[in-house]
Amino acid sequence: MAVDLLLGLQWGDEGKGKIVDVLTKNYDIIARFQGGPNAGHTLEFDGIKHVLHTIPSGIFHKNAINIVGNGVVIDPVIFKKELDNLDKFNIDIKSKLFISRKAHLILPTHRLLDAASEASKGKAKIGSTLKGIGPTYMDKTGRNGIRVGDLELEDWKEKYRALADKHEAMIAFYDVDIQYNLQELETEFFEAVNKLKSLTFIDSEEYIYQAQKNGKTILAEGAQGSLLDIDFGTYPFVTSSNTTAAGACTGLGVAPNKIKEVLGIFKAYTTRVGSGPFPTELFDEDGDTMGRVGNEFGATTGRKRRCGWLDLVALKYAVQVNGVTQLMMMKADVLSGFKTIKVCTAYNYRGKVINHLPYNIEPENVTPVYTEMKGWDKDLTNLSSANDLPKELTDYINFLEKELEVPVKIVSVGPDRTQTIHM
Ligand code: 2SA
Ligand code: MG
Repeated sequence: MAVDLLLGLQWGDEGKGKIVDVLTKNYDIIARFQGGPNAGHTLEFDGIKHVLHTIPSGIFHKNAINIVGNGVVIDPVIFKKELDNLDKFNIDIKSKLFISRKAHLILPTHRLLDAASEASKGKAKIGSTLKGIGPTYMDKTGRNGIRVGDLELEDWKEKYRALADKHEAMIAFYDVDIQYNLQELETEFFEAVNKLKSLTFIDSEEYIYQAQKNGKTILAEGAQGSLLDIDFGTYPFVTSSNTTAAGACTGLGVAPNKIKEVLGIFKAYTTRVGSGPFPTELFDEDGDTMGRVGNEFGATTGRKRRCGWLDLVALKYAVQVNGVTQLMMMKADVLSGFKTIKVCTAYNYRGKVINHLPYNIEPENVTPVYTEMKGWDKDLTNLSSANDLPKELTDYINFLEKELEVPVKIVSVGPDRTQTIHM
């Protein structure tokens, strides 16, 4: 059996959590392969809203096995809070949630280093979620990290101490004003590590290999979005992992020829949280309307998300890099009421019109070239069939399908599980 991938095609917050939740009934296993508690995957059903950070979005489904893969970085403290929030659902965590031994741990000092690094950058800061993501991946590639599997060894605390001491020296080197009480943070950390140790650790590459062989269906759930990819995103304003399709191979141990469908999620418009270039960003009433109607606030940090029109140049790039086979368009309902819908179909790049994403998309180099389409008034939030969509929205979708050369399979018209139209 094959593995399907689900990825965000923009700057994150496309609505991956909701789609995984909608699709989980088709899969035996849901696996996260990169990122960590910087992610905020929001699910809504039965009138309740849930935000997950590290735990895969299949956790609320009765039969799905959930895996946190080797490519993920885990903060035991945040993980424990997530688990505590699940207590009331009576989920058998031990038999439904497995953690890769090769996943790296976020230490309290990684979080402090993240804060120190950002403070030292001043205006040029990345706009990190301050969850310690960058420093943890730095220790991973620098071959200094502590992994989940280390917690089963006797000497892991010595390794911890040496690394934390080194981090403290590094924090001092930044010479910024960061107040902290490491002892308190460590008490919380070690307590949370004990909770983590009560879970089931696995060798996820072996588990997934065997599961595939035995005919199980697997969905790999991406976090953040393609334009935040460490290699292909808007560097340095990116996250520290590969958010694109290749990340699923390295973050789970899945061979590329085992991947079948690549489900690409995008919003009917664009948002970005944190710093960095965003060619179609709006600073007017239209942008405010998108933010207000779409409730565009970070699910992890509560930060206001920047809003703008759909950027087809960037979207095409993401479709290309990921090999997307099916598209899912989210938040179509938010565009109801706009007289005109704009889509960026090319860039004016230093005086020349281009159709691809150039090395530098800073505003001084790039201005978007828009195609305008007629908007619609109809409230979409109660619709359940593709036949009921207003003609203007169908035209919009057809236009995108033609440009991207990939079919749109799902249109989401609201945050709830049920507000999902299969095309
Ligand atoms: P980091 O924390 O080092 O990975 O931040 C680096 C950049 O990546 C962005 N980033 C995100 N962008 C959108 N959504 C994310 N998850 C949360 C959410 C974010 C939140 O679901 O809303 O609550 O603010 C996410 N995680 C990282 C980040 O903004 C930096 O630009
Ligand atoms: Mg999010």
